[in-house]
Amino acid sequence: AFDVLTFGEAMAMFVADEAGPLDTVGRFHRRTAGADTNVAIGLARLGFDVRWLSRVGRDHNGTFLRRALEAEGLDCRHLIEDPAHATGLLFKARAEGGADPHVEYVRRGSAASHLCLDDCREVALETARHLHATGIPPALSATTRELSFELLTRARAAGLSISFDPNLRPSLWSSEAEMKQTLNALAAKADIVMPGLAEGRLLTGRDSAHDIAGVYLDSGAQAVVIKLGPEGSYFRTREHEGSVAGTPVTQVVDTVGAGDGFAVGIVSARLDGLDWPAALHRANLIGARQVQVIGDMEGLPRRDELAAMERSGEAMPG
Ligand code: KDG
Repeated sequence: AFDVLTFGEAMAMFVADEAGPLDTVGRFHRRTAGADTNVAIGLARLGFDVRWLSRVGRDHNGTFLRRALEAEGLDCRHLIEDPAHATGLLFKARAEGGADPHVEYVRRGSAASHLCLDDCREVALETARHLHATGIPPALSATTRELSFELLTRARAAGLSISFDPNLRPSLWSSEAEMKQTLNALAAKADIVMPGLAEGRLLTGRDSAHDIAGVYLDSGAQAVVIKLGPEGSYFRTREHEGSVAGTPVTQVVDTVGAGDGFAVGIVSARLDGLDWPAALHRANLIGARQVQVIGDMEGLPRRDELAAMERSGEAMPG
């Protein structure tokens, strides 16, 4: 038995060391990226037993990722080495003034985009407590889409709890209509759906957090959690709704990864047995910590750090 399964694409990310457009940058630092891996790393840092299903190429970036993810405590028994395709890459410009940084992908046809149904046959998903899924794998290819539906269907049949973060990446989809239809169909299989407010508006055509949540509660979710950026977050279940104010941030360094930190907060809090307001409070804290660091996962806390954050109400205590 284990706690959580996540799946998707991990990428080697080259983050600019200097400001300016990517074509003028000469120096980069290599780090790991990938929304699904960020969440997996965050949960592993909190002590959960997390298995990661993916493919990397037989190349130095693949070796780099496996080593980095194993060092973070992820169980990589289902990380497949694909000799025929390269590991996906991502270049990220230095963010300025709190704006979202420019990113450029080199991931079309990557090893992870060749993940397929066969790859999950050996995964003992039924012995896990929770499945976390995002809207990125279904955007990568027909086979990764099929895999996404299969894993959510199996998890639901086995009675696992399932969280789904739509993680809209319009540039990876061939049309907006297809993106909406596919992601809403996946959301209908999840217990917890957690879009950002703008994502929820785009996916449902509703304006308020209350109405967006209503759409997903009607399609089968148990709870909908909506990220409101610096304002914090909102939740609605069939019985309750509420919001929790955002955690103050001294300086926004890089917004990427905030939503993944938020997801770590929600999933870990629910696995720890916390109620919704406490879960949102934790998620806001971790999201706020993530925007104050350059990497996509460097702000994810360990247990003792999280405890200090929850005691002080600050994202960077001390
Ligand atoms: O959520 C953070 C991710 O955006 C980043 O790590 C890269 O997964 C990624 C993506 O596809 O944009």
